[in-house]
Amino acid sequence: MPTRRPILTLAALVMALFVALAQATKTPMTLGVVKKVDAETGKVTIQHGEIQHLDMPGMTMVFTVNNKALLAHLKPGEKVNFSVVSEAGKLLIIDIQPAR
Ligand SMILES: [Cu+2]
Repeated sequence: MPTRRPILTLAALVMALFVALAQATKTPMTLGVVKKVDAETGKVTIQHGEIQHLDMPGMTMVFTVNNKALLAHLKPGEKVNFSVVSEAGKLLIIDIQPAR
């Protein structure tokens, strides 16, 4: 059925677009170890591995979280997976989860 071909091609294009969008909006998780938590100021020191989407090698540094509640149950020495984004030149953690 030749008439169905354009529809299938369009569907494939739309699917590819959705996949690309999903990948662009999903921030990859970075593995790290919590060194220090400052719940009052919303800052956390993390020894982190390479952060490819920020072109950053592994290091220990201080991050700010976009929501102080993210730090509520974190303890130094804990392994974590976190999502960090660059917002107006500032690095912001938008999610942080215990790693296992
Ligand atoms: Cu760093």
